Amino acid sequence: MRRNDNFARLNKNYLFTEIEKRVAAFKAKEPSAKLISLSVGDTSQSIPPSIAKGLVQKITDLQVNETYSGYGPSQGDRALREKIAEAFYENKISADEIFISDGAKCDIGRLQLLFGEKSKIVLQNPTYPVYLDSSLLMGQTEISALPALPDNGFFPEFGKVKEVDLIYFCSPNNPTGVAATKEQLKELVSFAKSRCAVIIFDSAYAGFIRDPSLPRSIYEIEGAEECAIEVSSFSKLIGFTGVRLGWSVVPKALKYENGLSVHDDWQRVMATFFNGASNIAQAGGVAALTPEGVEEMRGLTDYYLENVRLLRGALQPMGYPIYGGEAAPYLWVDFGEERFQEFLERYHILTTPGSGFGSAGKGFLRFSGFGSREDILEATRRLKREVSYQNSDR
Ligand code: PL4
Repeated sequence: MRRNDNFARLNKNYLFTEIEKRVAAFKAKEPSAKLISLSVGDTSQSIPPSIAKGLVQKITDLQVNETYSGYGPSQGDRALREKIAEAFYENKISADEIFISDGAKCDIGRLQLLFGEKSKIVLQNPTYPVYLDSSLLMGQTEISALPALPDNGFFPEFGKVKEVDLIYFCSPNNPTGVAATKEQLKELVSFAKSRCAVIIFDSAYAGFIRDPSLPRSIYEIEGAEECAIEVSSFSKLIGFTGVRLGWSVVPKALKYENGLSVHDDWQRVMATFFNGASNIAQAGGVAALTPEGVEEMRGLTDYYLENVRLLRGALQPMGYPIYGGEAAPYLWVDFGEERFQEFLERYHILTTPGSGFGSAGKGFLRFSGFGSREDILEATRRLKREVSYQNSDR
């Protein structure tokens, strides 16, 4: 049996698997070290009460024949789609254009099926690795990774690209933690339209935006429904990284060059490769979008934003440029050289090396604010102790 040649194009290990290996090697050397993870963006706080109640109620319903349900619609529960349309898109997007899924990452992979191996891809560099890896696995060969650096406000010079079919764009961004402005997204939409390209807009962290002038969805930009697909997620908003629930938006106005509907094909992909998100998870999603759930979601995202604020306070005295953290739970720190191993061995703090997100991430470390407050405070103590020690040494 012949292996899919495209596997040879991937890095041997997925970024977070590689980090796990490095940690295992360190633990074998220093088994008693109390490691604090500021690495993978995984939530630490429990599911808020009214949302958990929604999950429990569904489990109770599943125990009784009269309220039991099996397979649901592959596009997802209509009540949840209606609530998403209202809560996240002010009904500018209709429930028919929303597809419930088992998470944004899974949708990112499946979306590749719409465009095929001949599509020309544009990514930000650094970038969430799944956009690149899923493109490589699909067999796409023309992939441009445009630098998104402090110098250009983390917004690439798209105009330099002549031909493109698909543009991946994530805002608020992983890994930089920076959110694009309305002007930048207008530029992005206008670029996509000028090249007849499609944007895959990842808004998994939009729930962390507090500045009302920053767009939370690509559809806040006029005309985006003709050139953009959005993927999003409940993972970080309500502690659902393990429960698994996300959604995609494929507007009916989005057409291929031959005039056929992208929406219809996405419906076909979801019907063929996906059997609907877990009905328990979807009940949790509905509970999250009640007034009580929305308030809890806000409380949870505030908690992680406060973690990031505390981390920033501890990192600032080190004197390196720090980006992000205001509209996303990540800090992106420019140390100018690889410091992953040093943070691990010296502070017993686990970070994510910027180079894992692309060549333009070299010299940066990403710090995640998704830990417990206790861990975050312990990390800040370790960092501050080190800085005051260094200062007293001078
Ligand atoms: C570790 C920009 C985290 N094993 O949970 P999902 O599938 O709805 O969303 C995943 C996702 C989608 N889009 C963006 C993301 O940053 C994430 C999650 N990224 C991180 O630390 O970068 C978790 C990564 C997980 C993974 O590989 O995705």
